[in-house]
Amino acid sequence: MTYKGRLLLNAPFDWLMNAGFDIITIFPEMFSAYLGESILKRAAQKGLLDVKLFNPRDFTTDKHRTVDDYPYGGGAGMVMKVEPIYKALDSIKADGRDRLTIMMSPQGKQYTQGMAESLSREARRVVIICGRYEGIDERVRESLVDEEISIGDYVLTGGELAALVIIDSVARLVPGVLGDDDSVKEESFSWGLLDYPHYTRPPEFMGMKVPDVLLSGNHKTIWKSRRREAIKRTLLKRPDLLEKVSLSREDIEILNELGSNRNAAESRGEEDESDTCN
Ligand code: 9D3
Repeated sequence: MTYKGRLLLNAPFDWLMNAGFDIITIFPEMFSAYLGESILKRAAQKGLLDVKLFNPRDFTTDKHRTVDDYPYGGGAGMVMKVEPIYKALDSIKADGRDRLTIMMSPQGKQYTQGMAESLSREARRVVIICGRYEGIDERVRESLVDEEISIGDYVLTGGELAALVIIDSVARLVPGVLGDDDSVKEESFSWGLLDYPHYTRPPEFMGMKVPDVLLSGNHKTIWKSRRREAIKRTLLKRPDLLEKVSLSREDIEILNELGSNRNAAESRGEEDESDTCN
């Protein structure tokens, strides 16, 4: 039997690099469609992503398998009961291993790429509790949850889609999930900036041409032009991002150039060419 020394050397750290999720949801089928296709499907086949689904309904004892009930104090809608969720979590924790427990909730901390990165480095398996109806009995959050996460300020019908957002964003950061390392390298090139524009064949479509520089084969010039386009787009569409990003001296030169072009054009009362960036 042959083995590569490098693999042997890395083996003790492999477990750190996988993503494992235990999802508590009354709609487990919602996950299969998304996780059963494309990149995440392949990640699961390679053992890099493991998602297990737990339905609170399977942890009920009454004839109707009740997972919700009327709110104490009255009001609209139903509330998810505590016992079925407690029992689902208990069965997940039966192996005695430590877990990070997250609850998806509109009241949670707003999810960011930074949180995705920290979850991708998390050594523990991650439990995600998904709510439906008007909410979950408060005692779940009080006694069972480490972190409450929202994916943004808009209203969904439940936590399932939000949980998939987390799984998707974490899984792609696990080494080996994306086909090649190039996309990760490109992310560090563009870190904190918007993407540069992309083109593929044909070189001309309905009169719209691919920029000549991309056809030149001069990689140094191509990357300089892409960096410039990324900075230009960020300045126009998300100037807030430029506050946080670390820029090279060359970047700052580009930025000054773009800024002064615009100021010059404005003072001439013109529409700036660099503003026509869709
Ligand atoms: C009027 C009170 N509503 C809160 C905004 C009730 C309510 C609406 C929708 C309670 C739960 C939900 C379902 N949403 C989630 O479970 C959810 C969610 C979301 O709606 N937006 C962004 N992130 C998330 S994470 C979980």
